[in-house]
Amino acid sequence: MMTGVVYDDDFTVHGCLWDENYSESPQRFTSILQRCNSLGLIDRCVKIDARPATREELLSKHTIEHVDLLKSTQDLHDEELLENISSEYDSIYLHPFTYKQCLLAAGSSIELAKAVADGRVINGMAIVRPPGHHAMKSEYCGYCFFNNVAIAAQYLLDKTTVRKILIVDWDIHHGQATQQMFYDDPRVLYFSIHRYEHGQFWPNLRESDFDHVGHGNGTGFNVNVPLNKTAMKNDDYMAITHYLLIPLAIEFSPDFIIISSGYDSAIGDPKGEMLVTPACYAHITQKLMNLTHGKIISILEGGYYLKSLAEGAALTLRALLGDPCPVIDSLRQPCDSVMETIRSVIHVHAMYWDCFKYSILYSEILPEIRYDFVVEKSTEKSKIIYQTRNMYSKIDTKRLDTILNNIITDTRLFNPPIRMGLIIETVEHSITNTEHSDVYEYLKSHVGHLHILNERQSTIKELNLAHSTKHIEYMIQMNQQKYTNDNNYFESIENNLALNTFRYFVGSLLQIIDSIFESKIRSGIYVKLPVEDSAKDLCFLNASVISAKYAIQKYKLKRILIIELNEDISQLHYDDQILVISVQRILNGLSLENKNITALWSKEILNDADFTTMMLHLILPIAYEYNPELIIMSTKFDLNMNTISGIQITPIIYGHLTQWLSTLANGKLMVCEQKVNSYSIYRKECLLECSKALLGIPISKLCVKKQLNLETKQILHNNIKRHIKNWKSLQLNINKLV
Ligand code: X5A
Ligand code: ZN
Repeated sequence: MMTGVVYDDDFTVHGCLWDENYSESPQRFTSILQRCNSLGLIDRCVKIDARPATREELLSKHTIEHVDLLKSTQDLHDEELLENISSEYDSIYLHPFTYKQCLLAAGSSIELAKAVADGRVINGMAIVRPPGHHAMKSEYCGYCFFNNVAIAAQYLLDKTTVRKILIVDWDIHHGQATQQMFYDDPRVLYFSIHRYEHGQFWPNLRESDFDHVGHGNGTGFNVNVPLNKTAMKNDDYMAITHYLLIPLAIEFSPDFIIISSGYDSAIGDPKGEMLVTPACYAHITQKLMNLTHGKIISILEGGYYLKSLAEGAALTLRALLGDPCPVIDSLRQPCDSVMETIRSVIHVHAMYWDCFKYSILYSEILPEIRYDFVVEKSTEKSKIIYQTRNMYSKIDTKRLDTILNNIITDTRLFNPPIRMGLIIETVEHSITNTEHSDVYEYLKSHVGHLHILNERQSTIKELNLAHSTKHIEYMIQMNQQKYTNDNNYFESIENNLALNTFRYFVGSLLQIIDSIFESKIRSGIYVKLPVEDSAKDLCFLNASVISAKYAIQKYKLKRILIIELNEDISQLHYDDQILVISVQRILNGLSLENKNITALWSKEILNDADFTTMMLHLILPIAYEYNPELIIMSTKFDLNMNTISGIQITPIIYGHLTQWLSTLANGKLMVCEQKVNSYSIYRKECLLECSKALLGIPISKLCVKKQLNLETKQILHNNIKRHIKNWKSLQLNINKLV
């Protein structure tokens, strides 16, 4: 499990000889490398050797004339001549070393792609320049000469077993050249988020708008997300990620992802004029990392404000290395302009993608979509938009520095030495007579070394954090009445066997929480033994809530998210500092008004497609808005295919759920298996997928083929409507603001 990095000292040579302030400068490279080194990231990577691209490789995406013209400028030291040739092109400068450095940038991108495709490293980053995504088949453009990303993608298709590639272009400029190069190729899905302003922003092309969806066999495989305003924030980018990028990526099911990785969309960049913080790139990266068995590379494009460029690139690399995402501020809904863009993209792509066709959003927007996207550059309308656009009042450098310093301080960050602590209930403390589970051996054989923590017994006082002694006594009494003939049950609280078992259960969870907040482990997982008769468990004592209360009291936490995934109903809890999101079947008779309760499910058929949509449209937006400091996931792993209810979630979903949630709270996530009376047949697989996600081992590919049915849509919609007044982030799901 290693991350590759490719770079070369020669990437500092090409520079503008007649304008030392030219934005595409050698300092861009050095500042990234320096920041990655200062965070100790480069040392943790496998160094991939840079090499020049071969002529054949260049010719896979460019014409002979294109290659030869640049070659003819090599070692040309006549500055005036260089400047003259440069001026023939849009935003281009030439340097005597340009040709050689461009060969090196393209070749290095190929080498990295190859290393990942061959399995030498799991993922990686190419710190290269000049950038590439504006370099067209036969035209240099926008600081770019050879299209590094396109050449690497073509190499993968031609020379490796890779069949489908997703290119995510988050550079603030539209990668028009990359779009052109794969416009009719269904093997490459090009997804670009870019500043557009209805055509007023460079490269001012009609083809950068959302209605340009590809051509021929490639129709539907080009997705443009134009931003028509500046000052877009994390809220906007994450909404685009959750509502467009991830659903598409899941449905497209690529076996390789290439990020065309420009940081001119980051805060402080003079070209982008956006407000995205560097940490946001880590969040997007980590969301993409589980979709291709981990095969993902980032290739540098633009980025001209050195501080956020360096920080953004470093945090991307840090995410690739598997470190927890830095916490970002609580997210709200995207701005109106981005909502409109998201709806427009869904509208034009619903013909090609089921995830959009059946999107809950789609049904709402259909009657009101405005088909007026044919805005030509010179119309009155776009002029007006252009004049009124500037929401981005330049932040003065001092304030920007403070903002960035805060961000950068935050990223010294939480990174405990152990990714996942594990406790498996042992039989001595248990009311069960079942054989000790072999889950440990199973996990070990699949994921290697495991870090085991010790069990401990909780005190009665700790139980009192959530339940009164009266309540506990009452539970025991009820339990004893049912089992009057059972000699195992004693009268006093201290000796009651069921209670003692419960106390070991809770104590172990508290042990995990302590280890997390003492920075020994990042996350933890608790594995429970089956109880032969579930009634013997003290089922009206809630271990998750006790754990949450413990963390609130001991570590002064303010926001804990408990996510419950159980087929049968569990009690809901009211508390200001705890948000319970409960995915469960029956809700009758429960109050759903409380802000801190989000009960979501009420039908019997729940499949991977349903769950994924629910996750992306409902659970993740709420979770990102809530911004928890700790997540407790409580499950019986019983939402599987073997249950009588017809619920059809595969174990893979548990892994993805875990991975998606672990982007929050610095990855502080505790998975706890709830009491069970018999294991579901897929329980071990579920545990394995969750463990892999926590350990940073690539999880199985999510394969959502089934479409959302109408009933599901209705249920999701009802849930959204019920919660929309408490959660701004859900606004995107409906037409009008409430
Ligand atoms: C790679 C990149 C920007 C070109 C801007 C020209 N190019 N005005 O960010
Ligand atoms: Zn750019």
